[in-house]
Amino acid sequence: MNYTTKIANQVFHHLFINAAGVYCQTVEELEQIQNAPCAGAVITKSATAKERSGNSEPRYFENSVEHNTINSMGLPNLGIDYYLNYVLKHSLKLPTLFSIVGLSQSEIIDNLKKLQASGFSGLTELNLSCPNVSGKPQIAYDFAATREILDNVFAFYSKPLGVKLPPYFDIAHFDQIAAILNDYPLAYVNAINSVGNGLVIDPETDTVVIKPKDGFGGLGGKQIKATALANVRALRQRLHPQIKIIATGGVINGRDVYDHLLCGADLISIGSQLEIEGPTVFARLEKELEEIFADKGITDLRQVRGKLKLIA
Ligand code: RRO
Repeated sequence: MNYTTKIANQVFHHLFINAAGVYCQTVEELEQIQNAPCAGAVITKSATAKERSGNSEPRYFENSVEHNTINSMGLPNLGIDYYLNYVLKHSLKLPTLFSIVGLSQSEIIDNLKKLQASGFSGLTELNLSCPNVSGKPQIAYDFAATREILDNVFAFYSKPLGVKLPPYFDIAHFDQIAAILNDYPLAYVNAINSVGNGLVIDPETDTVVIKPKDGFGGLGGKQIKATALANVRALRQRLHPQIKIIATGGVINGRDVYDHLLCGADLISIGSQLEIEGPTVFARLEKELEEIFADKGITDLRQVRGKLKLIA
């Protein structure tokens, strides 16, 4: 299958990317994605202006049998300069996405000014949806704040930019966020971040499984697939066609990839299952997807992308 996909100035030869946060905090992890068979691109951990150690541990829990995770990492990262050095100084085989975050609007703007002034030529992903910093609500649930930030960003930022969105659960919210996003020259949206503020309990000990925020954390994995598909589908139906979609959420096997394609995904990012399985996950997913294509006689991605069928 020819998987060639374009977003802005970047050409991807495979569909898969690590989800920001997973296998991308250090150069060693980023290199594992660069070298993984069937990886289409690599994204760096959402970077703040300064290095952060993040929340206290345990801050990540996985149920590898049920393919579900919960995390409250709290933005541990080595700071924007570390990732800038990585993207500028290493010879990168794959298209690179640079994830930016900030604990205030001014930190976001300062980080993007630094990227703007740099030689970075990949895609920038502005994370508007981190659920795990105490006292900092997810920006993209505040529609006025989202518009204000995008106004201020696009006043100076001229490199291709996407936004990472939280899941929405109401048709009115799909309408409202899409109307805002359509007002800007976004290269893409990435939907969805983890489902914020879930709670997982260990039945042996009656205890929460992660320490920060008294156990509340972002859910990932199989349990969020239906929500992720709905967000990809709803956004594809509402966004201008030039705004591409990176789908994230609930991808465990080839059928999950296929379903995201049906909903309109251009590329697919893998979070929980990448953490559970490691970077060989991309090749397994591509092989399983190819088996589905062979069974169905599909020879071109255009036969699948956005081709979800409805009941008449
Ligand atoms: O670091 C985190 O706690 C984190 C981030 Br920034 C994010 O965007 N999504 C997530 O599930 N965890």
